[in-house]
Amino acid sequence: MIYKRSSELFVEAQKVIPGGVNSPVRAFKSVGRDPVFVKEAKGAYLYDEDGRKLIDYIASWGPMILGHAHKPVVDAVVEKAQKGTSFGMPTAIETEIAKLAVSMVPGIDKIRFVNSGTEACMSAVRLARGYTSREKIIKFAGCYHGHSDSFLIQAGSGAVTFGSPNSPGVTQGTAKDTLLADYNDLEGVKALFEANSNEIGAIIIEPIAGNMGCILPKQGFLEGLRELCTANGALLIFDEVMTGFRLAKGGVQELKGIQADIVTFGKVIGGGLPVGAFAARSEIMSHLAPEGPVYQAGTLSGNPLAMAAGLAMLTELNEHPEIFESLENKTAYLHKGISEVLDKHKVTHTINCIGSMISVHFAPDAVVDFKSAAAGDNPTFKKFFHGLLERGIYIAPSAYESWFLNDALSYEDLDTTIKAIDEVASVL
Ligand code: KE4
Repeated sequence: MIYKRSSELFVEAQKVIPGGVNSPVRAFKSVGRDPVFVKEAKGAYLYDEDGRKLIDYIASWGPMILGHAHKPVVDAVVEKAQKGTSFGMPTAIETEIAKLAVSMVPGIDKIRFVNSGTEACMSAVRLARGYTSREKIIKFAGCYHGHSDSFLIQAGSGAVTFGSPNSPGVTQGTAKDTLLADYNDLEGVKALFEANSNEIGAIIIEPIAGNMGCILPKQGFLEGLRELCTANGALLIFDEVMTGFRLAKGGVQELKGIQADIVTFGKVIGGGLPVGAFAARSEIMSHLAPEGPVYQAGTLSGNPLAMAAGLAMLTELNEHPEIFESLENKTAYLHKGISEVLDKHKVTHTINCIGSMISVHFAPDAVVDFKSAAAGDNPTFKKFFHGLLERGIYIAPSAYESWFLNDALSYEDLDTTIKAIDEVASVL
């Protein structure tokens, strides 16, 4: 299907923006077509530049959990904007949203706002290194924590060797301090601690992963990481940029009853404006400037406009926790519908799903880590994506992403989606 206006805009964009986009996944390279340019959005729907309406299952990669242009959020932003958007000086609204976030999330006393999930994760790692005076961190293959150098690392030759950069511009000096483990492989993490005793300052993990599609921790995996960190004097960092305020008020910590040492946030916490945050108990956060020596700063951090959007969003979720149940029921309904039609057409697949996160993998076996996610049949995924897009359904333009449901989706939208998948599956 030709998206004439989007393609014209893409040509223009590429003249002045690298790859025509401000974030690579938007370029639709994984699905081999020009990206769709969005003109506006409302509720569960995107309206593209060619006048088409799309049912949105990405919600701007998570933030738009209540649907697009949600009135309480828009009203808060409009009202605040008229009083000035950023002062570079403290404002009362930062304390208000900080208190609300601290009241919603288990085990945190203080929170620092930044401008993206990357900044939150980068700062959390620096804080952990400063707090422990240790330089090495462990991350997991397939987990994404933003584009800070320490995270753009791929597995080294052996399971216990240092990582190596997976992007030009990242130095070997940085890579040597990032150790790679496989998601759900607790033995591999134990081996890293044994091979690098007293040198590992932190583990950073997506406690429920969303950057390999949606991948769930096996029973005992997160608990094991918690024990290993405690036993080895390392900090456990939960990257809840995707899951925070989405899977529950208190995120995965609440859902799984596991206490991280530092938690990072993004996406939902900003209500669609640029906000990230990291939080911990006071004893850790007291190491952060200007209270302590670990430096971190930002011109627009905590700006009143972004805080107004975030506060309106968190207030709605805090006052209406039934939203989480509604999202879970809608996602379960979609999961059941997709399974039934893919089974009907004998399409080899597996679906991972929790709360309002779901991903469809055209893989023969369970998808439990990056390797099993990569075993998915990508050509089939591309046909699946295109078939749905042509029928007005927007899912992630990559097999390595989770879908994010928003509560503006109706059961009629879900039925429309399931019917579209039924049609597409018949020709996969
Ligand atoms: P940002 O810097 O993009 O706000 O957040 C980085 C980040 C950190 N941690 C997790 C678990 C994340 O998923 C992300 C960003 N997620 C991607 C989607 N997979 C954002 C989309 C994009 O890169 O354009």
